[in-house]
Amino acid sequence: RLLAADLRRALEYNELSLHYQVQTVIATGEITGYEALLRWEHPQLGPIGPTEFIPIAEENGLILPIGEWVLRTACAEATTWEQPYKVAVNLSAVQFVHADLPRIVTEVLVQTGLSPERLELELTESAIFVDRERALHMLRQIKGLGVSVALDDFGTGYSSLDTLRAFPFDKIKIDRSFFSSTAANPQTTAIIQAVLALGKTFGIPVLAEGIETYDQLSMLSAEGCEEAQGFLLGRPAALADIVSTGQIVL
Ligand code: G
Ligand code: G
Ligand code: NA
Ligand code: MN
Repeated sequence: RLLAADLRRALEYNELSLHYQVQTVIATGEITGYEALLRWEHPQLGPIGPTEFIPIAEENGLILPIGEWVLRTACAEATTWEQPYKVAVNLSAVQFVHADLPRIVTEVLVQTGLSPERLELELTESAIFVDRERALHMLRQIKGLGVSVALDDFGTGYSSLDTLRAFPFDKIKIDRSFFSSTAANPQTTAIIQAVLALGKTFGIPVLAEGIETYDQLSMLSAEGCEEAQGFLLGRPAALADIVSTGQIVL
């Protein structure tokens, strides 16, 4: 397939880059971090989104070098920020089950000089679904490095309440699908309240993704959600264009 061959060359030819999307404390607007989001500028086809090429990279194993490039680039770029915000990096399930991950994370932290508490890794439940014993062992090793780990896209896929009990996640990210305008109804509000209650029970802060309106932010504030991310707070932007004022004022 065209895309698979092109992807192989994308790394070499510097066609990949990272955009960053701000994460804020709802109560204060204070910036806590930025999520790194992978972008591919194909020389002929133009921009190709990660939902299109990550599954291909996972199939052919390229996700390992690409994922390592993402991790190294995100950590290196974060060291150039004026403020010591966290940088959140998405990990594919394929990377997470790879035995080398703790060594790679350690090496990248040493080489870039980023302090471990500034790195947050985002995992979906698909990463821990296959072999939970092994996943727990990996999570403990990663956390032992001083790095935090967020459970991404919560409420979709394999979401199980037992995951929150059994795995020491530092943050729950409520999937953005619950905030898409078509889904705004009493059922989705009930789901959001349920996730926030779970977060409280397990002592894990909750971040709501995909926040596009002030009404959504007010609702989350009223319900006691800690953090938010979404177009309202800031769109994903190139390194040179992200604000570093410390606070998002709406
Ligand atoms: O940025 P965008 O909305 O197009 O991202 C779409 C999906 O791709 C999201 O689920 C996001 O988590 C995923 N994604 C973005 N960047 C990366 C990355 O560097 N690694 C992995 N594994 N997934 C990513
Ligand atoms: O699965 P993950 O949470 O990593 O997905 C992040 C993706 O969500 C990014 O590709 C980003 O472009 C997208 N995104 C971020 N904020 C919003 C938003 O407010 N609305 C929508 N529709 N997409 C968003
Ligand atoms: Na993510
Ligand atoms: Mn997500």
